[in-house]
Amino acid sequence: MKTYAAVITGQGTGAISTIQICGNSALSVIKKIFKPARKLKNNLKTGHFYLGKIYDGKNLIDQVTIGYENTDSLAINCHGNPFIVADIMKLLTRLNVKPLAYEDFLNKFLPLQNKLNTIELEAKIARIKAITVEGTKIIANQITKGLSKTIQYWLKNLDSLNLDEIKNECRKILDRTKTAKLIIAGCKAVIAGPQNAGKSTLLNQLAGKQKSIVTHIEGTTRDWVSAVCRINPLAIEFIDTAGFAKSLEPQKNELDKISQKKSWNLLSRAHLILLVLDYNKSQTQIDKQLLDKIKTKTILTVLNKSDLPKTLQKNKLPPLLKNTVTISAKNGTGLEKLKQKILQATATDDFNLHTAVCFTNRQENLLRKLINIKSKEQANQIITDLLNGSIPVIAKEPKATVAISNVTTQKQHIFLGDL
Ligand SMILES: Nc1nc2c(ncn2[C@@H]2O[C@H](COP(=O)(O)OP(=O)(O)O)[C@@H](O)[C@H]2O)c(=O)[nH]1
Ligand SMILES: [Mg+2]
Repeated sequence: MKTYAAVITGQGTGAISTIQICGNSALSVIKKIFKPARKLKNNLKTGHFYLGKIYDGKNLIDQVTIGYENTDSLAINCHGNPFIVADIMKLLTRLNVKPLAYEDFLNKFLPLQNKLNTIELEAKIARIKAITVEGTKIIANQITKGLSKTIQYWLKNLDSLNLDEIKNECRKILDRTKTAKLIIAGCKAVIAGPQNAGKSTLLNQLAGKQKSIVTHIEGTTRDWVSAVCRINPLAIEFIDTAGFAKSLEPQKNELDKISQKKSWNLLSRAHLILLVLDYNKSQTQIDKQLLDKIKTKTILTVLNKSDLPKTLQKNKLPPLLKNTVTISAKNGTGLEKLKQKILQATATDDFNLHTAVCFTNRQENLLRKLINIKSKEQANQIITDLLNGSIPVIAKEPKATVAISNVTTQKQHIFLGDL
């Protein structure tokens, strides 16, 4: 068997990164590049950690610990600087170790070593990509409980279960999955509304600092500015847009047109729209074209400038905009209520992290298929596939370079930041 290596910790700068090496020559490769801190009396022993240094010839790369699992499987725990990780990966590649993306590495080795079922394997891959702690908990809960438990129950009791019961449960799981996805992968909230309503002021308040330019001149925000804020259990990206005034579209300059187009694109990708209106103005500020674009989205109407006289008539708002919250972005009042309303609108306020949900497209697709089955044989096939089917290959780019190319991108960022 060839020898492979992969970075199995999250990408980017961290305290510690782990590079796992599996294959026939794993031990001999480590012996070539690792010098233990103390001279060893015996050979390396399985189940032990060794402190030492990794060298490329005479050049020291890093102080590390080596986890010696068995002759075919070792882990290098190095410092989490992406350059160090890249240097070790390059060194291993030169020693004929094939670098793999994390997903492919797990796909190749974990089933052999630990007899994991597919959902467990998917959980290992997905958990490092979750962007919130709650997201990682949701995924972890699907391994022995949640989704796995439900599926195993179906499989065991298929004879006595009614197909409609399974189908109903599938619908519930798929429905909850929409919410779980927001917690696992993040939520985008576009701040839309007429110019001068206070969108940029609101973003700055949420971000806790000046991100967007605020002026009384209409159309100040040309492009979009965003900030990721933590509203537990969500990490929510608020996107301040250039406004969506009809009047801007036909006659203004090219830059305005481009920024309007970008704003429309952002709208279509949003999970939530915060429609900011000026409470101090009449209903005429509401743009019908914008309402038409967002009518299928979850909308929270933010009535801003509550510190001024309230001119807008709340009870005359169109039904689409009935879910309102009143704030003064300038004074920072009403923001806690706004956060609460955001969690309610996204159904994440009382989400049970233990409940069965899907966390991969493969699982979602199979559950959708399950809803349309006609016989128990078909059900049996899909349920078995859910537990033991193979994971589709995720990355299309040349996988050998994934670990290294990500580091290169970061390098560029660092250089740009320095300038
Ligand atoms: N009185 C009052 N003025 C506000 C409030 N929020 C924003 N403004 C003012 O309204 C103007 C437009 O705000 P801005 O955030 O740039 O609006 P945008 O065009 O929607 O991004 C600025 O002069 C802000 O200071 C508020 O809550 N109360
Ligand atoms: Mg603005």
